[in-house]
Amino acid sequence: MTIRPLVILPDPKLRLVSEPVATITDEIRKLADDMLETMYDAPGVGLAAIQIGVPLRVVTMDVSKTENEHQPMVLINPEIVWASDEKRVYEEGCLSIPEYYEEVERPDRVRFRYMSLQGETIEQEAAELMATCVQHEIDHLNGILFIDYLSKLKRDRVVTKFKKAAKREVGGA
Ligand code: K1U
Ligand code: ZN
Repeated sequence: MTIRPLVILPDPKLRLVSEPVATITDEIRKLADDMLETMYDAPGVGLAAIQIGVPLRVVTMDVSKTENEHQPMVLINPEIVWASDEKRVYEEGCLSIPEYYEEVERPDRVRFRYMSLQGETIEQEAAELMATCVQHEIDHLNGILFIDYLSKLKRDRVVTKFKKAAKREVGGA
């Protein structure tokens, strides 16, 4: 397993729409392993493949509550099949926008479908952090970031901040 570098705002890769996975190959299994390793190292509760630069519809998540009890999930081609009318506000973060947190309103509960690494189709209902996380990750697969739900003022501010940081890095300052 390899910890891969994270793609950080304003990298345009974050705006790509990821391609569905056609077949579960050894390459996909290795990608999922590396994503879990990268997610736990960050640390994060979710990761989409594009966040390590791979434009495929693969997501990893672990929303388990205890530190010593990992519950890793690998979602291939995940999709939301139902969302509740009730909404909930959750303070979100993003490994591609480090150290920036804002409240985002999303459906409180969702039902989602995905393929497991074993090739089974699974449908599952989620609430609380899992519901927020799976919506955030599926957004990544469609090139959407949580800052897109904020006011233009807040979004422009954070994008400008990360653009300046990226420029400083290129300049070596
Ligand atoms: O997709 C990502 O950028 C990962 C992101 C997922 C997420 C978190 C919270 C709400 C919505 C989506 C993160 O994991 S950010 C880090 C984080 O929230 C966290 C890290 C360690 C322990 C608990 C939470
Ligand atoms: Zn994110």
